[in-house]
This record gives sequence, C-alpha cells and structure tokens, in this order.
Amino acid sequence: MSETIIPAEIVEKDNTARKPDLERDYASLGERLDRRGIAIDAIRDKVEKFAVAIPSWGVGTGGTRFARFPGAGEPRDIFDKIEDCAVISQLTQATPTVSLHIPWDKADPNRLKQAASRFGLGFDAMNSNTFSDARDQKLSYKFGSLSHADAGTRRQAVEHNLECIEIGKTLGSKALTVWIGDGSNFPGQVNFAKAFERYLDAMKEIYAGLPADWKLFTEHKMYEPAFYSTVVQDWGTNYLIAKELGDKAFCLVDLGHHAPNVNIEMIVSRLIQFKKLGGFHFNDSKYGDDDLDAGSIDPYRLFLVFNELVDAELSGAEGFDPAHMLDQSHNVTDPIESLMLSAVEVQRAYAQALLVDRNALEGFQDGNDALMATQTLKAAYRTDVEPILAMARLKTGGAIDPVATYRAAGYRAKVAAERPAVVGGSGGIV
Ligand SMILES: [Mn+2]
Repeated sequence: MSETIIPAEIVEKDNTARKPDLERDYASLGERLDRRGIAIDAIRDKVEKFAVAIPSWGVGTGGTRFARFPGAGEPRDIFDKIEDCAVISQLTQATPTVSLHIPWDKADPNRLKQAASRFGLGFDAMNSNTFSDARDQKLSYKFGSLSHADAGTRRQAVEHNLECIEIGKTLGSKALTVWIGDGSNFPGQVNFAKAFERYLDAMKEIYAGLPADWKLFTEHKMYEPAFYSTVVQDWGTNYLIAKELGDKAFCLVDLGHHAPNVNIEMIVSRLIQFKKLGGFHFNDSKYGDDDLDAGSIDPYRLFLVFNELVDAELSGAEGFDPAHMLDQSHNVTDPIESLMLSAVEVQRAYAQALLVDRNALEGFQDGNDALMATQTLKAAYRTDVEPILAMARLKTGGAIDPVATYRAAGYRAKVAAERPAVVGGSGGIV
C-alpha cells in the first residue's frame, strides 16, 4: 500500500458530500447513453485505465521572457516535485508517472526510485537537455548541440543523452525524449542540410545506445529559442528522423509546437498510419507556443485529436501505443490545480471520443453527407461526460472534485510553511 499525502479522511469527507448528486448524474447520463447504444460502465472502465504523465518541471511556477512570479511553497528540488506529483496522482488517479528532466532533476537514481515508489509513482520518458548550459558544462550550446558545427560539442550532447538513458534504466523508464533548441536566428547563419546531417549522425549514436525495449521520441518545434529556423522544424522533419533512425524511433507531437491553425489532428492521423506516432505533450495555445493548460482554449481541437486516437485504438492499428504527457507552463495558477484539471481535460477528450458513433460516421463519410458526418462528431463532443470522469475517480480512490478536495486539505499553505521561497530556480518548457 503506497502512502498518500492528502489525509484519506479529507478525501472521504468531500466525496461523501458529493456522492449522492454524482450517483444521480451518472444514472441519468447512463440512461441517455443507453439510448445511443453505449454502456456507460464500459466507457468508465476505459477512462479508469487512461493515464497521462506529469512532467517534473510542471509543478514549479513557469514564467515568460519578461518575468517569473514564483508561487508559495514551490518545490525546492526533485523530491518536493515528486511529492507534488503524488498529490496530483492521489486526487485524480489519472497520473501514475512522472517524467524527469536531466540535469534539472539529477539525483541518486536509487533515491529517486525510492521516493517515487513510496507514493506508488513510476517514471515516464526521460528528457535530456542540450538547449541550455549546465553549471559545470565544458562546451556551450549557445550555437546548438546535436547539430553544432563543432564535433566536440556534438559529442558532449550525445554523451549527455546516453547518460539520461543510463539514469532511466535504473528508474525503470522506457523512453528517451530528445528536444533540441538548435536552429538559427538569421538567414544564412547555418547551412540547413549540413546542420540536419550532423543532427542525424549524432542521433544515430544516441539510438545505438538505446536498450532493446526502449523508445526514442523526437519532438519538433517550429520556432523558439531559434527564431528563423529550427533543425527539427515540423512533423515532416520529425518523420524523416524517425524513419532514418529505425523501429524504436517515434515522433512526439507537442500540441503547441505548430503554426496557428495547423490541422494537428491530421498530422496525428498521418503518423498513426505510418506507425510513427510516439505520443503527446498536451497543452493549449492561442497565439503560438503559449503552453496554456490543456483544453483551456480549444477543447474541440483536443477532442478531434482524440477522435483520431480512439479511431486507431478501436481499429486495432498495428503498434499503436502512444505516450501521454502534459507539458505546459503555469504562470498565474497553482501548478498542482492546473495539472489536475489538465489531466482531467485530456481524459474528458478521450471519453468524448469514445462516444463517437463510428458506424454512423463511416456511413456518412461514404455517402458524402458532410453535415451529418460532422454532426456525429459534435454529438459526442457535446455530451457532458463529467459524471463518468468523476465516477472513475471515486471508484479508484481519487476525489470527485480534485480541486475542492485539494483546497480543503490546505496542502499549498502547509508546504509554503515548510519550503522557503527559492530565489531564481529553474524554469523551462520544452
Ligand atoms: Mn514539449
């Protein structure tokens, strides 16, 4: 039995007060879904099994290029971060793993493993960092890392990724995510082809160090920190990388790493079709890579992404097993609250996508009935699945209303007293 941070009686008290209403809402929704030929318990069972990883860096307050306004009781180190992740997991029962970032979270791997297993947490993908310089680093990444013109700098970046794999092996991680800041700020600054060639050569060395049962994820990003070109610019480049490297290499889709209005759900479909979808970094955006909370701006787009994922799941697409992680920046909210609600938003999109009448949709598609095809998606999207999500949490020991329970527990005030404010601190969103 793993330890819980929020006292069980507080969760129990809030759940007891909310349970009668939830049961009525669940029964009512069940009846309506039944009329559509959907068994509510089957949807709830799937939701219960759905998991999304929490990035260790997400529990700290984020910032912008202008400023960072630290919140109270911010985690001081990776062990505090693991405790915050344990709270999110306890109340939502949707986030059983933590994704570490090296070197930000560097610590004795055995101690890390012990700290996480205390709360029943596991480790998701390892994230390397060659987009900023660590304190004791020999060569700078100011002008790139895996694509750097200097062989010594590339070697150092490769070694760092291999070290991340080594740490991950001890932790029980099964994937390495590589995101690089490499690119250029001026036309002519780098030779596109040569830089990409150097990147591919370096990635091949990392890939060679990957254990047989691991996956390698590469993440594309169209701009920032480089503002004219980036080496891993778009999903096409990302696909080429995964294709060049081999069967263990997959593309990671960060929802914020595209130009505005890009049809991300179609990219997802393409990557599934060609067996290269590795997984997601969920967040939302309005103007660019805003790193806002998942589902906060355009929940319909999140639903449409899940519509593709559920389509693949139900059709038994070969090798389909995407990783889910949140990757967002919490600048004005309590990160724990944002992450809990974001995990729920991702679950919500999944549950809604499960409600799509796929036989009817196929018929409308074949019959060129555009209006009814799109209405079929809307019918699923418009369904308020909150009772399903809440019931899944209640059944698995979570909170019916995670934010209400979290606030009732006074966790933030408690850790604010224990954790003195850190000056500076690491931020960073990849
Ligand atoms: Mn990301």
